Amino acid sequence: MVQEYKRTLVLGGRTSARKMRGLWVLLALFVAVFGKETFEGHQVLRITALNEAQLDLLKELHDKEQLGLDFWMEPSDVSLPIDVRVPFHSLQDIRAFLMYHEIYYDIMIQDLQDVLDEEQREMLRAKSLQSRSTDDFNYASYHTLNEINSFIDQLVQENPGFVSKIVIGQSYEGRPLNILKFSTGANRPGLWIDTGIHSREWVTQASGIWFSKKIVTDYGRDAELTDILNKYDIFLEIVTNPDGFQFTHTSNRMWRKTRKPNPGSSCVGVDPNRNWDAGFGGPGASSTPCSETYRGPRAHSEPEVKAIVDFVKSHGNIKAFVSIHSYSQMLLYPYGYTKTPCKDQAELHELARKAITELSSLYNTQYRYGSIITTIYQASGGTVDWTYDQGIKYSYTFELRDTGRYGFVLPANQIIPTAQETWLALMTIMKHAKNNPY
Ligand code: INF
Ligand code: ZN
Repeated sequence: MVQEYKRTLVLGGRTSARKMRGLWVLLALFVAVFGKETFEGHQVLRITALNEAQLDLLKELHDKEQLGLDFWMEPSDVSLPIDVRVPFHSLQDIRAFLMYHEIYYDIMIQDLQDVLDEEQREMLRAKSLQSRSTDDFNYASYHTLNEINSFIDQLVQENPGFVSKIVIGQSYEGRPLNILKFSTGANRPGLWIDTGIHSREWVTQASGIWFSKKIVTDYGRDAELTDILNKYDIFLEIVTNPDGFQFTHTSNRMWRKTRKPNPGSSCVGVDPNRNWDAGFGGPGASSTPCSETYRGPRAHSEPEVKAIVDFVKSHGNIKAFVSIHSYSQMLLYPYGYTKTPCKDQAELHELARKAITELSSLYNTQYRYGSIITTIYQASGGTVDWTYDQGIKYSYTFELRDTGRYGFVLPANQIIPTAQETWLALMTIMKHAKNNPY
């Protein structure tokens, strides 16, 4: 009996050890598939290429996928810094590489996870104040997709006859693509603003929320905005890439692209700022699905992009189109896909100068401005190149704060100042469009 009992115990013991191992494997799998990616020990380096040779070395690094490098600012020109997130497992190699080639770098973020942990703590602190109306919504905090969609519905509810929600389509994963329409009369020309097309650029969606409240607050109080809204509709898409945005909250804070799978590849997503039919597939976009600038299998392949294309075409009378990104503090106009200056280059350049002068009048935030290809780098299939080629003369891309100290993980206490200063530039562009009908 005793023998039997012992055998059971031993076997049992061995079985339970095997069971435990099996459980751990299952748990690890679960975390890997459904868990949130963490970034302990990841550093964001700001690299300065002194010459073309160093730039070429850095471009070669860019293509070594096994290093897991995430370029926040791509290597483009010796005049521009290169910001790159380096996973902990590659840090040693990258540091050695840079030292060996005497390539200068700063450590912008010592440990990315520390910054993300603070961001989460701030969001949880802010959650305590559940907002019942858009008056007590916390504009100085980052919000989840559900909180933003609830805010949108609240703003519509509070402003009947002025604010409405239009669903222009569905994301790949079936989420509504919500546009806010601000209108005081029928059959008006339109002014378009979108934020969050790159999901990790959280200060842009947060600014979009603030813009929407600013519009309803200032209409009837601010003479210039009232004049604009008595002649034009304003369309504002706050979460232009909802699948990517949800993914930044649940799985990978650093996600940029859409979330549509790519046949034949394990890499998901298309860069929605390369997917437009404007120089599509040319230099300045990648043809490989794992790249952060993957253009997609064909122009307008992404539902999030196609929905805007269809909206712009069916509306047929959009007079200004502003697509808002972060970071770098730049105001950019077409083209990105060609060095050929756009026909309205002189007017767009002068208007950009006025707009950033207004912007910097508030907190002295300094912006650079110019065409995409001359100011940042060549990029094909970009949003505003397409809108400009559709005949929308006042087509601009903003790159909001900052210039790299925090990059995409900008502290929430900079949301309102960023939105306030950007609004001054947007008002300059909208006013100019109104006063210079074409
Ligand atoms: N903008 C860069 C991008 O690679 C540069 C850019 C801006 C390209 C405008 C095309 C048009 O898309 C960002 N900013 O990603 O977040
Ligand atoms: Zn972007």
